[in-house]
Amino acid sequence: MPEGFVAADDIRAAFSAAMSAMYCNEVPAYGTLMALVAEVNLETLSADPALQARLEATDSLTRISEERHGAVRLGTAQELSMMRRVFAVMGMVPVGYYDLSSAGVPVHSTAFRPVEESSLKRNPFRVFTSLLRLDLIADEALRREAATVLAARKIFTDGAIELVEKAERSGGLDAPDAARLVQEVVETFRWHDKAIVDEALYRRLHDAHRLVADVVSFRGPHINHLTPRTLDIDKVQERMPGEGIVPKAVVEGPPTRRCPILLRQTSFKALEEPVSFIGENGAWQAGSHSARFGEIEQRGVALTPKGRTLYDKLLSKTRALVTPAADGSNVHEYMSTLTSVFKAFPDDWNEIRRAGLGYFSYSLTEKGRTASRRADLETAIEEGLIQFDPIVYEDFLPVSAAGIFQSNLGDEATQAFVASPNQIKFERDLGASVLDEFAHYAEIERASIEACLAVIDLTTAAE
Ligand code: OOG
Ligand code: NI
Repeated sequence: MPEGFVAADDIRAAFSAAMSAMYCNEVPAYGTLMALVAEVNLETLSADPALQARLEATDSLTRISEERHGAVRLGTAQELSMMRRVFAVMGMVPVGYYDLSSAGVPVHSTAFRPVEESSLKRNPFRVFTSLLRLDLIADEALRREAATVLAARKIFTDGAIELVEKAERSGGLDAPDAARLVQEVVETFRWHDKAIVDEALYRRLHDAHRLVADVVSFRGPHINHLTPRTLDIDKVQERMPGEGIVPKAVVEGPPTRRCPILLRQTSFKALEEPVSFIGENGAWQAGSHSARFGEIEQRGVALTPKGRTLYDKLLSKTRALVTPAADGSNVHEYMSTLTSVFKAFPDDWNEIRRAGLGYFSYSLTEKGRTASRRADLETAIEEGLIQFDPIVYEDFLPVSAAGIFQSNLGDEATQAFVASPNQIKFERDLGASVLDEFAHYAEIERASIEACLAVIDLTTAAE
């Protein structure tokens, strides 16, 4: 990068902090949740010195308290492709494709996130970004009206667009421009309590799907939640009511385990917030809308395709036995079924690794650095020359995401859409292809093994 430019990682860190400050201000329960998460993380670390030591050794302790993701829902292909360009300036690229149609939500999504290890350590901020699929809405007239409303709105400020173009032209931004970009982009995610539709249209959009009303009725894609990362999600879930926050009944994802896998998430219900709709003769008409909520997550090891297939199989098996009710009435039955079904998933790091279920990062131990004989990977591990750490799953899970969407769309009967993943169309709208998350984790693992073996081989050669 040319001299005088701010690193993309630093722009992202500033953006993440600015978003957090804005959301804290707009949704005070988020601040309460952050404080609770920080408290539980501290307790967990002091009760588990081994975990603290590994996090320190892998240089990831400091990122924990910084860590969060957010989510937005966009309306058009133009908005999505501009969003890609904005996030690119912050070192965030689209990773993964998530089809939510099969789960009754008319969107498909990707996650914009940093991918380099050093970038993740600096600041791992991610944004789960969905694009509304009007093609899944049956009412053609309504579809056209919604498209007209969306085509007329401008979700980015002129300043943001200029600065993104400038960054693309010159390969970066200097400090004053970078600071200005952060301010301009935060504007896109701000809450607007004045709708851009009248109440009658809002109702019709809402009847088609609550999510359609949320995307189409406002000037911009308000950030709908920010999610700090906790080291003990069960404890935070348990303490939420004591802080005046009511969590959703079921923690999404795998059950509580000794070795956390993938991602566990829970949220608190979206707030019913006052908004006003376009009324007659320039007047505003009072109403309300709910969209914004809070969420927490606990991240575990990234799974290989084999591990992910096993995870998906066990989750489907659980859900075939007990479908979690939206009102939480069968939460104990669901959780105990989940726990017993998941007994089939090994719960020991070395077993997970040897079975090829998870991705790990390998490094030389002190002994390994000074070893003077050649050894293959497994022997080197057994002899304590090489150690391994789970690679953290940085992505999302479609079934969990659907559960999060659903719990915030109200408890009415969920709608069924024909499952219709369309990654090709999504990538065309995005203007780029999404990164394959599995290939990415596999490459991190491969590079770490290669680096270890190179040193062990060198030691051999030097003998
Ligand atoms: C996004 C829901 C998905 C997650 O953590 O899985 C999500 C939304 O409600 O817009 O954020
Ligand atoms: Ni989320």
